[in-house]
Amino acid sequence: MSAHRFAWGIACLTLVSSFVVAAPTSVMAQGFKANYDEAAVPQYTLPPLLETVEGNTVDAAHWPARREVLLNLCRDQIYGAWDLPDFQLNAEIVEQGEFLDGKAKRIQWKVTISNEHGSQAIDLLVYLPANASSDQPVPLFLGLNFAGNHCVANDPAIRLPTTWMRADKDTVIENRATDKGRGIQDRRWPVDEIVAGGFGLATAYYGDIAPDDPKHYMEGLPRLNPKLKKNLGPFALDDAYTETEQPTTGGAIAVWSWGLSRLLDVLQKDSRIAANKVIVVGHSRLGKTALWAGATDTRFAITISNNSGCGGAAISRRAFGETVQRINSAFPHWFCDQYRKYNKAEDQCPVDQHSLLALIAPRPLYVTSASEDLWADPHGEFLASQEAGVVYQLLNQTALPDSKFYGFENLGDGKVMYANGWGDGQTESVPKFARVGYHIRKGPHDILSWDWQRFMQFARQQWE
Ligand code: GTR
Repeated sequence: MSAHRFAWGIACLTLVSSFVVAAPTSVMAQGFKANYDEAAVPQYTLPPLLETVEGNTVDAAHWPARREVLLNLCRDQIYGAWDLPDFQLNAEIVEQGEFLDGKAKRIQWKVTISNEHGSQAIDLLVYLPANASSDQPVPLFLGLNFAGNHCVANDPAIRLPTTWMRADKDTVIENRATDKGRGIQDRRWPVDEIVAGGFGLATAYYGDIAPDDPKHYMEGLPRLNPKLKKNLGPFALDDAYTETEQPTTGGAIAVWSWGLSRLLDVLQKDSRIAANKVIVVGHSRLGKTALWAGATDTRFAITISNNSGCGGAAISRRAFGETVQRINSAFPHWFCDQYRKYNKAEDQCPVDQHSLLALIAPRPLYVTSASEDLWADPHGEFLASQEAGVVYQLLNQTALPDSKFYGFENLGDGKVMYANGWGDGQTESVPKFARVGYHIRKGPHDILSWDWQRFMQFARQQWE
């Protein structure tokens, strides 16, 4: 981890300066046609997890060295490296109060990361069960949100973000959040159920770390390390990769996950939170981010990826739904430049997404899919979770069974498939989870109360 100083204090609310911004970039990915036919998935061989390039099979004693090799490959070929060599982290509580008729405590932090190039403020919203105390510290979910902390709950005390936000005719004016956005994503954040379950929840707006737009990306944390150069496109679908100045510099996913680690620095200092029970969770692009955070920062006790798809939990070589080429052209700021080498050439990449999942081992990992979310390739997410199992087994942990994917055909109304301990695979009863968990929920790309209930059950079982 980078050397940094940590300062604490309780202070008054300070406003972050804002920028005047232009309209978001257009997507350069027209002409792409996704494959949704399982029969058209190419034949592929996954890069082995436990076999070195010299042909040696890795045993448990040599896993740490092998892990380092895979971590470096995932970093240099996919996400890129991102760090600040010297910075100051300042965390102040700017507001606290009660929520849910006193069932939850609300704590709002202003986390500021600064160095000689400037400073970046991140609003961190925390809800804790009312009885959380240093005698009874609670496990906590940490996840970034898409639309601002104020969207997470109908709680008028939540501070509005002041950073760039994607246009939304009803809730965002001139790329800035408004009160109209309050609570609009509360279906994704069942705060009442989470605190009733004995867990805390911490969240921050991902745009406070770096705006999710190539034109505005440099307004966030990346500007604090101007030496790091990322090619921000635009790229047309068929643009060939040519060597760039810094092919392994991290993109937004690396920056967001670095931000998650800084938020963890802050949360671990609050004695009401169990420092060794912080779960990193994320949906979709933020599920990719949660996985990279869980891989790079072993302080995260459990990693949960919800509908993370391409560049997340799904096997890229399957090229089912979203592909490496499509994601690199639509979101040129997300990955390192080198990742574009694998546009339509996934089989050339020395790792695939099962390698990423294996980096979480032996810590618990939970991967989830949704039946209508074909763009994210549920079958590919399941297969990668299953493949990562060889590393869990090597480390004496339980893995997903070697079973077929029943994801689509067995889903009935309100029914779900778990991939382990599932009996007939169709009941609502929760199985005994392995160290790797998986479920596919019936329905669209989303993260819902149903998913959160399983996350809590999974976590409880890991800590029984
Ligand atoms: C899509 C993108 C996916 C996924 C999703 C999301 O447009 O293609 O990789 O990240 O956005 O984050 O909702």
